[in-house]
Amino acid sequence: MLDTLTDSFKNAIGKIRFNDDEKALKKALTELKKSLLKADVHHKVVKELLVVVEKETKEKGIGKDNFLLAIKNELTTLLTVKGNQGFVFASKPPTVVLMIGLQGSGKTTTTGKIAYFLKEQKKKKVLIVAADLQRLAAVEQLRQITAQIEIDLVADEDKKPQELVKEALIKAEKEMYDVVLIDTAGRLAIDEELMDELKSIKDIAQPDELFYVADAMTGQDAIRTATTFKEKIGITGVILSKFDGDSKGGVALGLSNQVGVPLRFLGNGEKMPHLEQFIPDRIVSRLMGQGDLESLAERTSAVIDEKQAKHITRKIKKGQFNFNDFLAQMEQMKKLGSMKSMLGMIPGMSGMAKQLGDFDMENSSEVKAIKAMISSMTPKERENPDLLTNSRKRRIATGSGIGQVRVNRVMKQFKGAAKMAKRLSGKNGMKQMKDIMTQMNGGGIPR
Ligand SMILES: Nc1nc2c(ncn2[C@@H]2O[C@H](COP(=O)(O)OP(=O)(O)OP(=O)(O)O)[C@@H](O)[C@H]2O)c(=O)[nH]1
Ligand SMILES: [Mg+2]
Repeated sequence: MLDTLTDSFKNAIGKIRFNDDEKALKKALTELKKSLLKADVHHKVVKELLVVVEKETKEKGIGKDNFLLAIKNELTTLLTVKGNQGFVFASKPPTVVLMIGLQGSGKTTTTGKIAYFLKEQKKKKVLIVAADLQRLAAVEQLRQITAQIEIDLVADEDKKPQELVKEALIKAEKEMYDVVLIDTAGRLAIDEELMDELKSIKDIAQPDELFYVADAMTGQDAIRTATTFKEKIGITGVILSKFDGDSKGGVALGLSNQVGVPLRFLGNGEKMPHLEQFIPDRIVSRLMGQGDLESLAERTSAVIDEKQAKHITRKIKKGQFNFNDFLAQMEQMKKLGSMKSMLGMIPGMSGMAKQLGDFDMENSSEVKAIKAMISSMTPKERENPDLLTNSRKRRIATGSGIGQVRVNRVMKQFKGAAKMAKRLSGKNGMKQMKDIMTQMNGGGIPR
């Protein structure tokens, strides 16, 4: 998790109170060393980082700002290695990507996530190829994923992966797909058979990118296996999946540098929107507790339909926000990914993101209750919340099975939210919003 690392940096920087205090700098460096090692950053990486940070801070003059700047510079250098950042399209479409990795590392899920990311955020036409025909279940898994995110799939249990890839590439060319993602079979360990199969698929596919998917929970092992795949097959990027789990996060800091191939994405959940691009400048900004407004803006602008947003704002201003708008908003929120990762991108909000834990909007009992309630309403009631008299509320409480008390509570919340939204969209709305943000920002690292 990035939050743990963000905390480490914050604590270390907090140790420096006065300028030119060498003792304080030593303390800060020791603190940083301890917490980075605890987060599973490789000891060599930690050592190098600290040497440079100490030197740079002393040169510029010991102080909070210079220490922060030195860490920022050195982290950026550490994370930036030769190669592409994020997702890069080939000059001539389709961009062909081969997904490889050990068994259960998250290849299939990540393939779906990348397709979803390209479709929703980059508005691209994507084709997935099931080149994992080892197990019938594997093809079925891809069928389910691609149906859910509405992405085209090439699969045929009776054909060899190589044959299928050939066919898919012809189809992609003919039907003008922007990207072809090839999901391959995993093995328990790196063996010759796997390598040979992957090599022959690679020869046929001539991929623009080879993404190695590694399970973040395996820590330093992820780096060792990625290095082996780099040497044997050649990879152009690494994706760390299951970054949401107990992984301490440190492996993400050293990986690019240790493997010599850039880390491109982080997988932070089982669902399709749970994928984040790993772009060094932006990640460093987040690690320093300064948020990543660029990624946030990219994500929201791609998902939020501007026309609809304006329409809703108008309704809010007029006090006409209703349950249908509420449902539409929830659908959009779902596409944005986890609330936690969104909050982590807002400056000073990473602390709040942590408090939120793994709040899952879709599955929270509160949200489920609201949805059940709305589905028990008549179309007229959905349009006009004021229609909800006590007898109607009683009917809805029985119909949705959530009980009168809860219906009343949700109604109160809904009215409160609509009122708040109206206030914020008014003349002084931006100022009020800023005041709220400033209050929340109290705990951030000074810039
Ligand atoms: N929490 C969490 N779980 C994940 C993530 N990515 C994948 N998983 C889970 O990990 C398990 C294995 O994922 P798959 O995508 O099937 O892995 P695979 O590499 O395709 O596995 P094989 O095809 O058997 O080699 C599944 O239960 C996924 O839901 C992630 O980012 N976070
Ligand atoms: Mg798979």
